[in-house]
Amino acid sequence: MILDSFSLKGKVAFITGASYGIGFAIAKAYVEAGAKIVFNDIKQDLVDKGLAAYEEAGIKTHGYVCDVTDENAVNETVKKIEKEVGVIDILVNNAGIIRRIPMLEMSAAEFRQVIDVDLNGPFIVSKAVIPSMIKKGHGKIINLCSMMSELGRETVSAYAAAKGGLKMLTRNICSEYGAQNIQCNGIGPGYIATPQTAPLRVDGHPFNSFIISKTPAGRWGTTEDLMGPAVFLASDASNFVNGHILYVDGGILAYIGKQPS
Ligand code: NAP
Ligand code: GCO
Repeated sequence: MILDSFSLKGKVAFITGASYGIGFAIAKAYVEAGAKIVFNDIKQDLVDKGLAAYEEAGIKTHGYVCDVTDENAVNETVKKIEKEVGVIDILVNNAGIIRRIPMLEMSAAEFRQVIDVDLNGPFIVSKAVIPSMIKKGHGKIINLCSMMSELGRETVSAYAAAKGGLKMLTRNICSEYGAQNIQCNGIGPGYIATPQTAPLRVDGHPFNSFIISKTPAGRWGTTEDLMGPAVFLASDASNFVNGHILYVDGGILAYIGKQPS
């Protein structure tokens, strides 16, 4: 049955930075598809908040304190996960930050911080989980890319550089480990209503109407819009899809924008 190929039954999925937002929605989808969920956050109180939120949603998860930019902490955490939960079958590099600052006003330290979390983080975590995936004979890595993997805009130079790099890291992991049956793909969400974009969605914010005019769907995306695509890329249904960035953007990348009336 073709629908069986979308099942994640018996799989261990590690979703970074999934205490809330997109990662939380992906975790819910994966549980419904049969997976066991592991997530991390940078402080114990945030992990505890995440565990409580999952429990409220009726989901048992395993939470770990780990900063994705800290290679030693990541390696230790992956070892702990493998011992306490199981070998990671699916890695979702979801953790990410954005700093909206005009480039000429952005310090090199602020630029580096975004690159560190959004690009070095996925490199560090992928490097930590790939060896066991190779031993196990399969693995799925899904990187949270962005419209900014393809387009620029004012004030997001660091974020666009990181997400553009993440698109190419995705293609490189595909190239380097596809022969070991590892599929590494990206999800490129459009503009999604989460805490990360809350500042852009306040009532009357010009960006709010701008995004709606640039999106054929005429609306902001929701985290639910990403659940099906995330299950597809984590499942056997996508075993011959590799190095692909699946844009879930309501059509933004295909559209020049609403013509002036
Ligand atoms: P969000 O609401 O800001 O959540 C980001 C998550 O990442 C939080 O749980 C955060 O934990 C965690 N995190 C940040 N830095 C971390 C670190 N160093 N180590 C571990 N965890 C860390 O973001 P979102 O909107 O859900 O977006 C999730 C991903 O999708 C990001 O990569 C983002 O760039 C990408 N994306 C978002 C959109 C959108 O429109 N929302 C569109 C395209 C792509 P804390 O609680 O500690 O901050
Ligand atoms: C911004 C937004 C975007 C979204 C997303 C779009 O300030 O432009 O935060 O970058 O987060 O990445 O795909």
